[in-house]
Amino acid sequence: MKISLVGLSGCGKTSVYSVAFAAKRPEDTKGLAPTILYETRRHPFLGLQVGIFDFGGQEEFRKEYSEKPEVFRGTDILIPIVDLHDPDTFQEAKDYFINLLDIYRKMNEKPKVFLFLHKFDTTDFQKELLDTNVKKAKDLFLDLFKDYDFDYMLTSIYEQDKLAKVFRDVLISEYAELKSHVEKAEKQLNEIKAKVIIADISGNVIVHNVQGVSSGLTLRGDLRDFINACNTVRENIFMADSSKFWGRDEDGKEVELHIFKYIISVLVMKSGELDRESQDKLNMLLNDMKLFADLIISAHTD
Ligand SMILES: Nc1nc2c(ncn2[C@@H]2O[C@H](COP(=O)(O)OP(=O)(O)OP(=O)(O)O)[C@@H](O)[C@H]2O)c(=O)[nH]1
Ligand SMILES: [Mg+2]
Repeated sequence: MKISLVGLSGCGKTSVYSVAFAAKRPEDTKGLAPTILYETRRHPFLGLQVGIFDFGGQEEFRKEYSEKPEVFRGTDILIPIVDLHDPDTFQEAKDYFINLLDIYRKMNEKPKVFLFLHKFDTTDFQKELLDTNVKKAKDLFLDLFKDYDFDYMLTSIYEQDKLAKVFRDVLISEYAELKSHVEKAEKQLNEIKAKVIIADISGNVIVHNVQGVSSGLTLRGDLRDFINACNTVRENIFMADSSKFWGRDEDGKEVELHIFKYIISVLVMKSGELDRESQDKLNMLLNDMKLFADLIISAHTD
């Protein structure tokens, strides 16, 4: 799957990538240098290789792309990014997006479009102006993509969890049936009196009900290592698609890890026995995740 991040220089493309996928802290993006030409990164997600193309937005590079538009070819998901802190550049951004749509039209391609109205925060910015700019941006940009499979969102790197969810939803938008499972899991998690983290085997968090276990999509390192180790045992010793791991200390603290179809992992942490209702709900969740894993596999083979 190819995702293309486009927008003017300084609108926040590399920052969005770094915070959502590379576990960077938002503040650490302040020193980022402008991207030269474009950068590609591979990121495994739900067993799929996702290629993220970050197209530097300085004028010389935009000019270069319009002369060699092949770089945009094969984009499944186009993410145009608008800097809400800089309304003076809206028109220039719009012209750039119009050019890009023209390029796709000529190539006979129709990517899905997710417009990010970005920097929706008041870090180094006045609150009163923000609302005005959102309105202005909506008026200017929303009908640009009306012929496309299109959605827009208000994003900020300072809301890392929300940004991770936006990307999770963007990534699973490729599989129509998956979304309802994720939404269902989100609801079920609220009703289970245990800490539960659902992630893929590469350590991308899909859903969780524990604070501070991820930065962006990336699961905390120690838990990622644990899943990795168990996954190795599953593969090399059990030689099975799915398996369960379980541990307990003297005080009754328990950790349980379920791996489904070498793609999905569900980590459950509890202090002692769960009440009956939570246990029932957890069992339902586990069943549903098993199904979820099957769906992913069949989507890949399609
Ligand atoms: N307040 C705020 N600042 C942001 C946000 N996202 C990015 N920035 C800041 O915007 C500046 C530019 O970010 P970059 O990610 O380098 O911009 P870019 O779009 O990659 O720019 P080019 O590579 O030149 O195309 C950095 O100082 C970031 O800290 C955001 O959501 N809110
Ligand atoms: Mg950049």
